[in-house]
Amino acid sequence: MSNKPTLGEFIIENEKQFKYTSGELSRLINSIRLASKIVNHEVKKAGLVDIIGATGDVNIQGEEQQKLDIYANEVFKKSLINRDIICGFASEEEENYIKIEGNNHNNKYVLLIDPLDGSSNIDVNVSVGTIFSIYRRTTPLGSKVKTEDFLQKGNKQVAAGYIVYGTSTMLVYTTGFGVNGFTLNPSLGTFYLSHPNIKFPTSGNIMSVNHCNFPYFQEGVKSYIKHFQTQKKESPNVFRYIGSFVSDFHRNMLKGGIYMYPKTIQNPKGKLRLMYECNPLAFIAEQAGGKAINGSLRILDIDPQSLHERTPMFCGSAEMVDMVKEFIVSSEEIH
Ligand code: AHM
Ligand code: MG
Repeated sequence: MSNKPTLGEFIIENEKQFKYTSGELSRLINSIRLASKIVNHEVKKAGLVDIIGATGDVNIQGEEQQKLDIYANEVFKKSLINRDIICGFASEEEENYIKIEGNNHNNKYVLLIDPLDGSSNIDVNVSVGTIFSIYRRTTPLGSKVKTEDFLQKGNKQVAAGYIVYGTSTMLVYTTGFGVNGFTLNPSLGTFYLSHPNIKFPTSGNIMSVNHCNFPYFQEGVKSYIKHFQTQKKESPNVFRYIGSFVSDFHRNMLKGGIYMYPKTIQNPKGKLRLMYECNPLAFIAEQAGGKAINGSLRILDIDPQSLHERTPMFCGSAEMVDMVKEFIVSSEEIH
């Protein structure tokens, strides 16, 4: 038995950080914790699909077996809606947000989620993740939620976190008082505090970027990558790209590095979604002493225009993010 606090204990203990708390946020994070265990169970079985029957098979109830990302979406949605603790739900998997009118009309939080990010990695037994972001609604309590409750700047987030389904499963989150990481003990089904107060190293030697897109990046980004490749350092610089944002982000936060999904000629807003992927990881990055920008602006200061909007993303160790920004800004001055 571990003597480290469990996630459940930690949530209760840290409720005191919030003045006048009603326990609503704690209940919300607790529900995410429970849903993540169910999703974890399915993700860990994904490799068995080829042995026990491929996706698309009909299950015992005569329903078609769902793809794992759709399944994860349903699990998070149902657990949060059934427990009646949020007033609005938006997901990368759904076109529109859902208004929740439970028994308790006074719920004050909305949740945005990417239920299973890095989904191209599921079929090949490589780490994937869930990302979530929580805001306090801005419209009056008791009324139906509106678009403006969701379209808030990232700097208004109350909490954000992710679950990485890796060799171990970890839940990492912040409520604005630093970042803490919990590892799931699979035999007990309990998350334990394994990484208290995580801090991004100020610099590092890892770069995560899809290098195939290099020819289509803006000049400043190209120059930064070339500079990184030839930089002389004690430990050599390396490229490490899983293609699961959560996993790449998580490794870089622990070891020191930068993740980049810049704009390209074909995709002038990049690929990643501001509300479901970039804002929550930017909040965590900053809480851990790192930085996150879109090339010039702080991600958390972007005024969102639509639920599914995309943004270029550069995040990680503070000195590395500052440096790529310098390269971008100075190249734009020349051109
Ligand atoms: P997804 O939400 O469809 O899974 O896409 C997001 C993922 C990120 O996890 C990852 O960093 C990126 O897309 C990889 O994209 P690419 O294959 O273009 O490099
Ligand atoms: Mg995604």
